Amino acid sequence: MFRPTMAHTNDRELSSSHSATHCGYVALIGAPNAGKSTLLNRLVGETLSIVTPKAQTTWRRITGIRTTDRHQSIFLDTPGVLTPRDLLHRSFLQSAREAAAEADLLLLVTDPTLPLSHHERDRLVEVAEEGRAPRIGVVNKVDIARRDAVETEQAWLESAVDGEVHLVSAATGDGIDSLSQAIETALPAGPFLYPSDEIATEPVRFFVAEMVRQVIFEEFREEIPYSTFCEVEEFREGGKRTYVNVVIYVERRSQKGILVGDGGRAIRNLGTLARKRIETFLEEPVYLDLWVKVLPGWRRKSKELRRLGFPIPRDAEVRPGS
Ligand SMILES: Nc1nc2c(ncn2[C@@H]2O[C@H](COP(=O)(O)OP(=O)(O)OP(=O)(O)O)[C@@H](O)[C@H]2O)c(=O)[nH]1
Ligand SMILES: [Mg+2]
Repeated sequence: MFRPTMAHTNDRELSSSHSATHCGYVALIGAPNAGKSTLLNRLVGETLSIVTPKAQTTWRRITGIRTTDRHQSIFLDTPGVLTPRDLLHRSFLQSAREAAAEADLLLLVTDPTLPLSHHERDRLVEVAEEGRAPRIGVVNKVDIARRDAVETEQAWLESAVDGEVHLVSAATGDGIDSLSQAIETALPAGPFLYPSDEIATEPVRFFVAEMVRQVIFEEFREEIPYSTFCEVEEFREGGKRTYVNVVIYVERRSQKGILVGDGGRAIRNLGTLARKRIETFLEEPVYLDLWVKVLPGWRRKSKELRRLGFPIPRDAEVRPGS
């Protein structure tokens, strides 16, 4: 992971942007596990969005910016489009919808090793249709997919996007240069919206919490990764070590027991793995303090989700007891 700069948008730099520049929002839309986050990281050239082998890793929109001489692509990674089963899932869909609606260009990303059902494809197109942006199809994972599966996916995407389809491997980088060029060509004319050296918009705290969540995805099984959310409660630099307090929310007491483990063994292991990652990211020694708190049924409660920063669809307003 890279360390984001704390710099804010610099008006002088922006106003000096050449009139022949192109700039726009590029939303990455696809089913869970299609490789959207891997692709965003590849396109930007830095690890900004966490990637795990498990589906439903990305939970909210993440921005990554790539600026070349005259082009600025502002990529929006989004949660995978799925059939929602609870309010958090509906928030995932809301994030994808909002990104699609705001985007100047959509990348519809698919995984030929996991073909979608008709219903899932329809849902994807429905989200893509939130906006009127032109679309580019991306068949990902060509390094491991069978050729006939790639061709089937390509044929479907050609009709779904009514435009170009690129075959890529976000993992190896195959096809990425040509995709980047196609994206630049499709960007609308306009001034840069971010300074040219800025690649992320989320604060340091966000990346730190995501690193802890990534380790939970890697180390725990079944429902634990999906019942857990991480938030940085305190971040204090200046001492011998940077002090970071991360609260891990779970839905039930039994899940807290699993995260803590026998004699605290599981949480110590989690803490060590996460601390090393955070230290590499911050490039300084860290004291990582992990707290597990039970927030009963938080995935289903609009009040809790809102407080944790998740967008909630308008038709799911706070109801008594929610
Ligand atoms: N072989 C191969 N694996 C890939 C490629 N792109 C992504 N993966 C793997 O696919 C898995 C899912 O990748 P992610 O980037 O997390 O997928 P995502 O679409 O962001 O998933 P969600 O956040 O759950 O929606 C990870 O194990 C990646 O390493 C690729 O081009 N080739
Ligand atoms: Mg993702």
